[in-house]
Amino acid sequence: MIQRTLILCKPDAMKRRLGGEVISRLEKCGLKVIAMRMLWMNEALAKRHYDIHTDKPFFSDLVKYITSGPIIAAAFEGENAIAVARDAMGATDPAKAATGTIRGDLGENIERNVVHGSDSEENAAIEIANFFKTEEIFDYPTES
Ligand code: IDP
Ligand code: MG
Repeated sequence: MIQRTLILCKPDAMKRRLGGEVISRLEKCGLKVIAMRMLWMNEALAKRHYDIHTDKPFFSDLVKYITSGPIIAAAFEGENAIAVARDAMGATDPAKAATGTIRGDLGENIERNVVHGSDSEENAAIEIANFFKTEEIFDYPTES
């Protein structure tokens, strides 16, 4: 099943010059970039993106962290893109993420964990629309 997913290279990734590495690892999984931009999220966008975590104790810290510097936002497309990206990312807590995963290899702690990836088709559609207009998303064939 061809799916889309929203990926964010979070501020800690950008500060450590790991944006390209995150994108590259996902490309190597067979996913293709269909939209990409660099931006500095404001509080309103951060709260919208992390809407489902509003009631969590870490919510205000999460908003502070995700707005602490510029990020790369990208939409990826491919076969089972959501699970493929989440498998490549590894567990939320880098201490629990397997070696070879993005968070396992590069993440600092449960907050500063390098990368965001959508967790369902429904959320991917909402999240992609938070960052990209329809005309900023590109449909094109890839070579094998
Ligand atoms: P996910 O990014 O693996 O989907 P979520 O549970 O959706 O994990 O949490 C969203 C983000 O909130 C995490 O990626 C991480 O940056 C932050 N976060 C999650 N749990 C904690 C926590 O217990 N303390 C601090 N930050 C957290
Ligand atoms: Mg999540």
